Amino acid sequence: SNISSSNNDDPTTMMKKKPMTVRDWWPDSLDLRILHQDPLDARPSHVPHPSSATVAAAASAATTSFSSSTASYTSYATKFAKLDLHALRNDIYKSLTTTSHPAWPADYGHYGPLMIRLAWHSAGTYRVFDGRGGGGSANIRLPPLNSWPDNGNLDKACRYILWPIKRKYGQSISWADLIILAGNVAIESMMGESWGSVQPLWFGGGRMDAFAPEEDVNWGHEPEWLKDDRHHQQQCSSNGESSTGLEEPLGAVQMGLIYVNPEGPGGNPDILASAKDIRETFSRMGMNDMETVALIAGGHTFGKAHGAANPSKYVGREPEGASIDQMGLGWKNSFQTGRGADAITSGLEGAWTANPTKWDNGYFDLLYKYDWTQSKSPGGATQWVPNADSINANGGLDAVATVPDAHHGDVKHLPIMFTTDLALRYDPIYGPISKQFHLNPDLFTVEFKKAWYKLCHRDMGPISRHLGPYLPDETLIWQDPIPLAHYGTINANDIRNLKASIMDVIYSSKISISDLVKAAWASASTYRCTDHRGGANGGRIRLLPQKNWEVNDTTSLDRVIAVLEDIQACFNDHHKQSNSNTQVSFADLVILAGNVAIEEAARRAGHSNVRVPFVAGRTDALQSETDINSFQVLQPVTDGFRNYDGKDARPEVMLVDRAHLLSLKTPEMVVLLGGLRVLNANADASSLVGVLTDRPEALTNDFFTNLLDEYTTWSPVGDDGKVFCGVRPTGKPWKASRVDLVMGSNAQLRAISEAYASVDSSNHFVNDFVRAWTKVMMLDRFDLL
Ligand code: HEB
Repeated sequence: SNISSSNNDDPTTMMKKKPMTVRDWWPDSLDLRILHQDPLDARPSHVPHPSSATVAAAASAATTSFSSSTASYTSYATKFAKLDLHALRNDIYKSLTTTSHPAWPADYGHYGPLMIRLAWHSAGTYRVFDGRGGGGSANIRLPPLNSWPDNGNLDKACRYILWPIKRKYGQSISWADLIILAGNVAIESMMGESWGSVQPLWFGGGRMDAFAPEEDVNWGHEPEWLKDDRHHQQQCSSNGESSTGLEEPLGAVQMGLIYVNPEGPGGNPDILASAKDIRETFSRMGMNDMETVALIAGGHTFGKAHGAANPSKYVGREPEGASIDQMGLGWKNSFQTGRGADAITSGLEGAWTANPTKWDNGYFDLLYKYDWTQSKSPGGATQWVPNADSINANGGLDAVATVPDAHHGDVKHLPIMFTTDLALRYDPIYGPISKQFHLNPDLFTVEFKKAWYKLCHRDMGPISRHLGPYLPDETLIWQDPIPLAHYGTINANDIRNLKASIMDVIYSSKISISDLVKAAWASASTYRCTDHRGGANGGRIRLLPQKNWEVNDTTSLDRVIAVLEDIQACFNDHHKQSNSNTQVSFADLVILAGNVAIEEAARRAGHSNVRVPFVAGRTDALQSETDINSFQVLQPVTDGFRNYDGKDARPEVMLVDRAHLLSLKTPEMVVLLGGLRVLNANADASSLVGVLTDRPEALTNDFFTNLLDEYTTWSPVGDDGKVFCGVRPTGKPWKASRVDLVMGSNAQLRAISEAYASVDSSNHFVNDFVRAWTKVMMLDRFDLL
């Protein structure tokens, strides 16, 4: 993977490439960030704070970091469990089909298609590279997404159709769950003979709403995304690597550009080029070709496009920029009535099928029945209609104009296709899939339902986090299945015995402290709080692809796997022979071994009573339950915690990114880094970069003491400027990376480092390290919820 930040240290490029924030776009909107910044998060827990009560609270929260971070989820789960889902689904159905708000009349008397588009735009921001985005927090209610041009008029869907329901059900259903559920009800309501006649689609609840725009999302470098030419930017990739300027791993791509220009790349109706854009965009969402075709064709089986007139002439500002009396709505349309038949959303106009509120095979029937020619919507956008030959060959205009008008019962229109729709027929890969769906409607239905579930749930993590009665009845490999234990879990006595076996291999020098710490870290630290993927559970560290990742130091890891598999086999055989059904999983063992190594390292530093908390219960997945390709995106291209900087010119930026994926607070990041350095957990153990201690593998605060030593002078060595040499009055010079130095050069990080470098801090250092370590080891324990 190519990292495009190679020119990042050029300050002029950096200025230009500074990510846009909500504040940059709407400088006049009221800034509330000052009310929800939590300074406690920036403070090491042992440093006194004026308000000692809050410190005590924060400290105890940190001890129970696992339970506190999941407390709000559990409380939502409890509310959700009491919810009458059946009644809620009926209420949604009724408001989709029997109400029509005068301010936004329903097309064809059915809000279903609008609701599907809302759910899809809510979920479609998901990106596989870092797991960010997706419909999991209903951030489509908040800037910038609430104002993003492609989300035009979805504000009406929330306001007029869903708000009355949200008001009624309150906190028992989050906006995020409601939006996806409404999308499902919309599809179901148009699928069967009558409401209730179709099996409810798969649905898992458990999404929790954001109440402020996410700060962690890089909204992209494009200051212009509000402009009409925003899709064009997609083509101008900075590194020439991809047509969409894909920026791995931080940006993935500008969030404003997750969808494809319906008219074709840059507005140019080039069908095959637009297929390329579709493939790029949907693969970023984690969709393969089959899923992509199913989703687009399935989606456009419903509803219509809105372009009664030219948007730039009649449509007002987006919600975030609109005047205060608009009450959070945007895109006020001054064309005639501004709604219903006069609505303007995308500027394209028309429907794809003759039954836009019914699930059928009309989309493919028409896609293949006609040859298409370019035409203009009343709004001036390029779209396609059946060409003259097709019209003549099929009985003339009246016979071909089968599409009902959304508001005038007697009027009929020609069907339309977007450039992107034609891509499904003419692209050499999409074509055969479309053909297959056309000939086999049942297959299309099945694949659409599955792909829809994936679209809407991809960011929710393991199935154990999904709530409600409508969960899938099959195992889906993209959910990284974690098998249930069909054996007894180890007890306290077993744990004591296993720890003794691990100590034996350390004492006999078969394995080092650093090997074991690295393996545990490698195993747990793939977790990302953004989509809850990765982590130690499943024991996939011993499977492909993880076990071959360079960052995992494969020589060391292979050694650990061999040693631990021995211990595991020995333990399990012993129990089998004594007729006990207890077994230890590799996943548990690798974490336990890391903990033992840390306890031993603490002992070597003079802390003899350190206990690293351990909770058994992880299980081992099989290689066959592991989608190697889909796991590849979890591979760290840089990991500052292991001083592995890949090709990145500014690995410290990626350190912060990884810390965020691990949901660490700043002091937790600092203490973990300092501890991992003295344990020599570097990916390249021989480099000793940042290992600022004379006695590696003892859990001392030496890293901080030596880094902050005022007699040491640092200067870059080598031509890439990424390794630094620290000359000190006595002793050999230290080596360090940018990630190491930033702990002393950045004022805020230095303040924290000082708190761990001072003479009175060695206990605090060990305690805080163990706490942060335990937090990381436990991040994926949804089985304990
Ligand atoms: Fe779609 C609509 C585009 C995909 C679903 N879309 C639409 C429109 C447009 C589009 C432009 C119109 C809007 C207005 O209103 O105006 N899409 C598009 C594109 C793509 C898509 C470019 C990629 C290729 N879709 C899709 C998907 C889905 C969908 C995937 C799901 C699944 N859409 C949809 C719907 C609609 C639309 C349902 C209708 C809405 C209404 O009716 O309102």
